[in-house]
Amino acid sequence: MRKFFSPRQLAHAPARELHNGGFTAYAETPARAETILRAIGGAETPEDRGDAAIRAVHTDDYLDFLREGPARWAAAGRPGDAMGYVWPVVGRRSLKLDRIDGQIGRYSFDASTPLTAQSWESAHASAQSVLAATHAVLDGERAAFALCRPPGHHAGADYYGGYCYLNTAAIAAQAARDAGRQRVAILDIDYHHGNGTQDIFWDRGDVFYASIHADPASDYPFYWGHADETGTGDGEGATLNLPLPQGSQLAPFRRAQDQALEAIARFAPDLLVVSFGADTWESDPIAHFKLTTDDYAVLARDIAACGWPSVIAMEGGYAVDALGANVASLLSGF
Ligand code: Q9C
Ligand code: ZN
Repeated sequence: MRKFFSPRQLAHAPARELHNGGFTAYAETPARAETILRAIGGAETPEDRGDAAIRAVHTDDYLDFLREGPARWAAAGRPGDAMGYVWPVVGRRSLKLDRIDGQIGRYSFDASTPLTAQSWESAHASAQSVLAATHAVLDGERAAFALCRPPGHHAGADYYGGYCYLNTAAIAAQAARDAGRQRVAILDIDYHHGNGTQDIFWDRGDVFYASIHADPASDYPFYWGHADETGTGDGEGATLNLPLPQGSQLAPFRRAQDQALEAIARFAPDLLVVSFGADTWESDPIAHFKLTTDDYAVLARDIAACGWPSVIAMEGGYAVDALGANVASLLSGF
C-alpha cells in the first residue's frame, strides 16, 4: 500500500493544553508520527498541490486566520502558543473582530487546541498527504494511507479544535467529488465523534458520513454525535451516528461498524474515506474503549471486504508506545 507523510508535519508542536482544569503536556505530539513511520516502514513525501483543494472545504477568512493568528498573538505581546479563553455563545453573530482573543473564539471551539507559528505549515502538509493518497486511489490504487498529523476530523469549514486545523477527510472526499466521483462515503472510527466532518457535509446528499464513537453524553465533543443527528435538506439521512458506551470492546464495535458498512453499501459509494483513530485502543491515555492491537486488522478486513477504493486518513491515538503497532495492524487488514 502507498503511504504518504511530509516531514513538514513535524513542525507543529504546541507545548500544553487545558485538560480537565489544568495544563498538561500536549497529547498530539510529533512523536506520534515518528513512531507510526517506523512501524509502517516509512512513507512517500507528497508533492505540494497548493491550496485549491483546501479552499474547496474551508473558508478564505478562516485560512487567513490560521496563517496570521500566531503573528497577531505575538504582536499583542503574548508569550507561547495562541490559546483562546472566550467563545461566541451559539447564536451570536460571527463578528469580524480585530482583537486576537475575539478572533480565536470566532475560529475555534475548545481550549485544548493551541495555534502556533508552525500550525499552518504542518496542517497544510497534512492536507497534502491526504491529497496524495486520494490521487493515488483515484489513479487506481485499491487503498492508500495518509499519515495525517495534525489530525482533521474535529475541524469545520471555519473552525479548529480537538487538535485539528484542516479537515483532511473532508478535503479527500471533496477532492474525489471534484475529480468526478459522484458519491463518496466517510467512515469515522476514531474514538471521538468527527464533528467537523459532520458539519461540513451536514446538508449534502453526495457525501455520506458514518461515525462510531464514544457517546457524546459522556465524552468530547459533547455537542455533536448523538444518534438523532442525521443531516438536513439534501443531506437528510446521509449522516449516521453510532455512539457506544465507554468500555466497549471489539464485539459491539464490530457490530456498529457492520451497521455503518451496510448503510454505506446502500449509499453505493464510488470511493471511501476512512478516518482512523487508534484512540479506541484499550490503554489510550485520553479515551475509554477496549480494542486490542489485533482487533484493528479484523476491523480493516471487514472494511476491505466491501471492495470500495479507500483512502485511510490518520486521526487520533495517543498511546505513543503502542501507536505504531496499532496502525500497522489496521493497514495489514487492507
Ligand atoms: N478532558 C482527536 O482524537 N481533549 N482529537 C479532550 C478531555 C480533546 C481528540 C479533553 C480531545 C481531542 C483527533
Ligand atoms: Zn479521537
